[in-house]
Amino acid sequence: PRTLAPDALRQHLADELERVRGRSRGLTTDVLDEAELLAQHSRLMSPLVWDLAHVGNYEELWLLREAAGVEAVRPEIDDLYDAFEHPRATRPQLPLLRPDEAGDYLALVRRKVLDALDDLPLEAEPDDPAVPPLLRHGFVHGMVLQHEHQHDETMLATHQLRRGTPVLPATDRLPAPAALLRSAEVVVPAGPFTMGTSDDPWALDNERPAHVVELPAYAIDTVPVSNAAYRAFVEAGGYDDERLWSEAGWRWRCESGKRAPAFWFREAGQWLRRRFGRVEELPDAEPVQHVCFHEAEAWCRWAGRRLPTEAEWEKAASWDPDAQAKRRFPWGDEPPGEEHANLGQVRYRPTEAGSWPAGASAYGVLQLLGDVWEWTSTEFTGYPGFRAFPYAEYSEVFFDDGYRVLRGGCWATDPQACRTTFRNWDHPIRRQVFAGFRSARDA
Ligand code: AVJ
Ligand code: FE
Repeated sequence: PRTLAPDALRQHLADELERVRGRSRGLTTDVLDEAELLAQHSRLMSPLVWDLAHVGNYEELWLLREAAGVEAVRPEIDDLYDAFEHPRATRPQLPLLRPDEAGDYLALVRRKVLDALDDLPLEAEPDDPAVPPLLRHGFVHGMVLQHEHQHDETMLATHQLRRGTPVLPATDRLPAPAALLRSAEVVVPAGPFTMGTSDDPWALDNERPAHVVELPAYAIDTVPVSNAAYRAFVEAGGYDDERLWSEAGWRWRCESGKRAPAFWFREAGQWLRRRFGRVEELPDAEPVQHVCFHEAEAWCRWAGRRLPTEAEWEKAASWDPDAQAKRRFPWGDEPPGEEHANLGQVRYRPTEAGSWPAGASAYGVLQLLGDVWEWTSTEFTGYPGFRAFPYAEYSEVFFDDGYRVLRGGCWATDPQACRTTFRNWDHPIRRQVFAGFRSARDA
């Protein structure tokens, strides 16, 4: 977006808004009836129609009222779709818009957004001072786009928890089988790197500002931990060995009674998994997903390793030691292409550990973006010099509250909502996210 002239930027924004809406419809009104859209498939999740109307309401708030100064379309529903007013478990009881009402509301908001776009000041030259910070390089439009993509990923987690006839495609467009790895881990020498960004136009507030971090040498896995490697821990009795777990982790293990990743089960001596309503053999070579932070941590202790810190993850993913420069993606600044990563809900599953050699980082680490979100050992907080922008409820209210940082995006993450600086976070006990991990050690 930084390099586009105003008209090209407008067109890009309009195209991307259209594309994300198609994605949202494909996860809601295109595939499920009214009863299923209004139902709560898990207490951890909202009814799908809540997510749908919520993204419309967010778009109204930010692109119409804030960015364009247009009068409110439906101010009376703001409260219903305010995530802080109503916890997920209580949302089915709210007087939600029905799916057809939600569809009409979204279409109306969108029509006004596209009308307003023509008259919004977007920069005619780099860093045009006439463009307000909210609009600079299409920032607020980028924020709204990323927000809807993030909710689409949340909707996919709801689909995974849903019981009933499968409705999502059973695509198996897998890449060429993974190559043999040259080594299981990569050593990253001690030294400084630049963490975060101050100039990525669509970076969200928690990715800012850029700051230098000095790290001692460490080693990090070349690929994410696979189902086979995780299964070895399960079969070795890892869930029964208190010494492998932190205090909070062992408490979670005992209270939850869990003994394997979510959606795994054993039948006649064979490990199977349920994926979007279909049962299949557990694929050995795929990165493990649906483990919580505590499980990731326990596996690492069992393997004599540890989780990487967030800074270690970002250095391995983004730093080019020869150029002494940061990359927006592990492979460079070129946007994700077919050959780089498993992103964008092209497949409804991770791809084998060791896939995507063209997506390797400068240090030779694979699959940093796409496939599975990766738990890090770092608690979510603001970088030095953090400033909430444009609102504290996106990031700041979650700081220093025990959330752990997840990095890298997964197979469901859209390329627009994914880069080496992007930060995700969740409670350490959550397993519905498409998350796995890789391990590290001091070198
Ligand atoms: C960044 C994925 C943790 O879903 O809670 C959606 C994104 N923020 N609506 C979330 C978000 C507001 C957020 N995560
Ligand atoms: Fe939201």
